[in-house]
Amino acid sequence: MNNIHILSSDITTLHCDAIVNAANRSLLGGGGVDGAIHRAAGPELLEDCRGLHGCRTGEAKITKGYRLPAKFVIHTVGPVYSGAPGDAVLLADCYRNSLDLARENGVRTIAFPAISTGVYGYPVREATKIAVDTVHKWLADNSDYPMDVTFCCFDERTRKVYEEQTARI
Ligand code: AR6
Repeated sequence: MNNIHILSSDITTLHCDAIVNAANRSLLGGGGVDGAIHRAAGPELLEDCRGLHGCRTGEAKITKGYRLPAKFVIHTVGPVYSGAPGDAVLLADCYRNSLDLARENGVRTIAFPAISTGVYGYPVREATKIAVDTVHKWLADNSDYPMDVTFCCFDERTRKVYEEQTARI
């Protein structure tokens, strides 16, 4: 699909309308991509996040991007992988709710990291299939709204899995 792109990059460098943060329920920062986004955005992001009073797993909240090139950060909380069927539902919720929130805020270009596949332990292939299928369905359901989605991979192995999974659709 020509409005889905795959990149190997540090998501904090991307000039999109919004980048998505794989946060935790506190929304008060952490390691991985969350830590990188907070470092690059500066302390104003943490101040803004304090006012959001956390976020449930699968849901999404929005802030400004502050010192990032991106205008907005959409914070979503992926599931900690347990192997239960509910994991897939919650991970799909992250992508769908992030895209809904993006649309509500007029976002036309958005970049996602590989949510839950780091510290939260979701197997990359399973998580990628959910990411690609959910985004594909959202774009089809929202075909009246031009949205450009980038999957931003931090390593080559993840990028290859995204290439394989998007080749299916
Ligand atoms: N740009 C793009 N992708 C990145 C970057 C970056 N700068 N840094 C890491 N990744 P993780 P999770 C990739 O662990 O599994 C935090 O502490 C990384 O290689 O960041 O959802 C939060 O506060 C992996 O492919 O997120 C939570 O407590 C992907 O981003 C917890 O980790 C996700 O890895 C969330 O865990």
